[in-house]
Order: sequence, then structure tokens, then C-alpha cells
Amino acid sequence: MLLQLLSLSVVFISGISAEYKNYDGFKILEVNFQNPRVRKYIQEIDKNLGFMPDFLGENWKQKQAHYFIDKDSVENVKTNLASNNITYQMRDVNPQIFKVRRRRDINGAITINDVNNRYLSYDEQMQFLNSIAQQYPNDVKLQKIGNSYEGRSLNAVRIGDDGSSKPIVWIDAGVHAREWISYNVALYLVYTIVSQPAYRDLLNAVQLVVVPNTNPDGYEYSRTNDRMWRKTRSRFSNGRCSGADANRNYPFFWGTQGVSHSQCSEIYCGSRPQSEPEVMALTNAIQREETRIKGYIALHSYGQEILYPWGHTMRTYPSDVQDLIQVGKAMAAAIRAVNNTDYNVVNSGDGLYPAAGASDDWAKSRGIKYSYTIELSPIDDYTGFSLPEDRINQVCREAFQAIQVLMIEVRSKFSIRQTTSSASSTSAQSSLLLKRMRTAVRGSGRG
Ligand code: 0X9
Ligand code: ZN
Repeated sequence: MLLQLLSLSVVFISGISAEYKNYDGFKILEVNFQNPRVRKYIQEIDKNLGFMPDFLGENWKQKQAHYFIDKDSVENVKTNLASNNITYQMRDVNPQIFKVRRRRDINGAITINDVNNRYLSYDEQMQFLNSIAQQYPNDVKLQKIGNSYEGRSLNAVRIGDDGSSKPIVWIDAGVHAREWISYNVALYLVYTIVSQPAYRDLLNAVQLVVVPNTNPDGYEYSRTNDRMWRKTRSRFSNGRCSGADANRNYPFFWGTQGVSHSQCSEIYCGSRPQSEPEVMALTNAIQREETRIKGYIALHSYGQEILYPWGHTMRTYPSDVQDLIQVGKAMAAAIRAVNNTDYNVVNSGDGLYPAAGASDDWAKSRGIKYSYTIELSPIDDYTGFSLPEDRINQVCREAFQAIQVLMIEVRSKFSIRQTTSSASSTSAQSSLLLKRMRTAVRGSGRG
């Protein structure tokens, strides 16, 4: 009995790694940007402060931006804000976030129950995918699309790939390592869509490709060394800092706005476009079948936003932006129908901030019609990237509905195989929702 208890505690309450980065004294800066003057300050915050603070997320309902301020900069930031007459809050960081009791890999099968209730290691994620591929060999194929910098396998899950040329919806997750919820959402999606017969019809008409972990090195580093790690883990010769922001490394307006060219920045765009092996692998894989890919979503957190292009600069939109807004709103409505959670549909350059070299813009530039970034929950608290594990399942269920709406739209626009008479009730409901949203958006002009 005692032995059993001891081994359980080793499994479940494994200690905090000695190297886990200490964030004592760091603060969260919260600025309300309702006022246009403050908004302007925020848009040029890097010029105002003389450095780019680490942007965490925003609460669009209250028009508040959250930044992570390192302890040595706190006093300077306060002085600068005061001298510019900017009202702000400086909050303490919840120390619990940096004292996550990470569970070691548990021997035994990883099930959907784990996906719904806890954050998994990269190995556990892959174990889960392998078990799904074994269970549904006709529907699920794992495809290696490359290796990360540290040599981890980058895997795409191909669902409903029957060798035909049906349209594809492509979902990828976790390019930013600390945005843990995105990995669970991707795994939940894979499981749910193959295990529930209700989605058969949809999969007969639309193929889904999911890359559940696009930055495994960064993710493992964020689990073991530094909870706030965002970038890849590439090392540079004679560099002090490691990693590039893979979402600034895509080859479209690379390096122009909302990026940094210095290696230590959280938004370092890399030495050249596609310098990161992860980005090279993803762009190659997408380009191989880009004419068939009609929908693309990059899953990120946090802020509850559905962002549409262009995002490399402000006030610039693709010619079919109305279609993107329409489907974005239908996705938000589908999310709301689950538990009344609000997602804001907004242009990424105007709504959040311009940032060039991101995957959504690049996907759109390759001709993928519906391209989005979704910033998952939360919105309203400072857990931010450490969304409590008891909220994982709801976020997964909500995002699943949004992705289903996109697949339905792609089916109706691009598939030669339309719904058969046995359409599932869920699909029928989403189609109806989409129709209603179209009518509503047409009526209300630009969103
Ligand atoms: O900055 C990003 O890469 C994304 N936000 S996050 O807080 N998850 O880091 C937003 C990217 C939006 N897309 C473009 N600006 N193109
Ligand atoms: Zn992100």
C-alpha cells in the first residue's frame, strides 16, 4: 500500500524542475485603449518605451491590452506611462502559473479523457494520435512533414483522405509554445471528427488535415524550463538568445512590420524567411496541395478572437474580405451557441496589431480562400496561457463547432459531393446557422 502511494505521488506530483524559469518581480501591464490617444500610444509602444514589451493578449470586451514586463523594466515603464499621461494597472503575476506541478508521462494509454482534462507532453500527444490511427486505419493517416530544429517529428494527421481530390481544410496548432490550449483543441478535433458517425457525411466531402503540434521543441521547453516560452528553439552561432517567432517567419511581407530583427526578442522574425525548419516543413507541406486547400486556421491563444487577413499592415484587406467576415461570424455564432462565449471577428492588422510573416497571411497569399487565426480562451483573466485544466473541454467543444462551420462552408462552395439525404442533425444545424449568419451579415454591411 505504502509503495503504491509512493509510486502514485511520483507519477502525479512530480517535482518542479530546478531550472524552471523564475518570474519573481515581473508584472502584467494592463492598458485600456478605448481612448484614441492611448490607442495610438499602444500602437507605437515599442517606440514609446524604447523596446517591445512581450504582448500577452487582449481583452477586446474591455479594450485592454496585456503585456508582460520584466522586473528590471518595471520602473522605467511606469515612468514612461506617467509622463505620457497613460492610465494603467500593474498587476502581480499569479505565481501559481509558474509553479505548475507537471505530471510526468504516465505509463498507459492516453485517451480522450486525458485530452479533455490535462495538458499532455509532446510524446503523449503523439501516443494519442498513434492510437487513433490504429483504431481508425481507414480514416486517419499520420504523415511526417519534417523535423523540428531539435529533431522531433512534425506530424500531420490526414482525415478522410480517400485519394480523391476533394477540398481540404487545414488546421495547425501551437506555433507559439506557451499557448497550451491549442494543442488540446487540435487533438480533440481529430478524435471527435473520426469517432462520431455524425461527421461521416462531412468527411466524405471535405478532407481535414491537422498538424497538432507545429512547435514541439518550444512546447517541451515551455513545459520543462520556461512557462512563458513562445518561440522555436533554434540556436544561432555566437547568439546570446535562442529561437525565432515562427509566426513572423513565413515568406510574405517577411520582416516588415510588427517584428524584431534582434535574436533576443519574442517576435524575432528569424535570419530569413523560412529560416525555421518548422516553417519550412509547414510551407512545403501546404504548397504540395495548396490548390485543394480552401480553409486554413492557425490555433493560438489567448483573447477569444477570430482574426482574418491581412495582418501584415493596417487597413488592408483581401478583395473577398466580405466572405471571410461572413464565415468568421458564422464561426463565432457556432461558438456562442455552445455556452454563450463571445469571440470577436476582426481584421488582424486593425484589431490586434500588424505583424508580418504570420501563417494566416501567407496561407491567404497562396490562394487559400478562408484563412484565419483563432485566439482561443481565456479573455478575462490573467491565467492567460495557463488556462485552468478544468476549462480545457469547453474550449475544445467551442472550437470544434467553429471548425465544423468552416468545413461546411468549404463543402458548400467547393465540394462536388454535397450532403446526402442522411445529413447529421449537427451538420444540418450548422448549415442553418451559416445561412442565418449570411443573411444577418448581408443586412448589416461591413462587420
Ligand atoms: O502575434 C501573433 O502571432 C498572433 N497573436 S499571439 O498573441 N497568439 O501571438 C496574431 C497573429 C495574427 N495574424 C497576423 N498578424 N497576420
Ligand atoms: Zn500565438
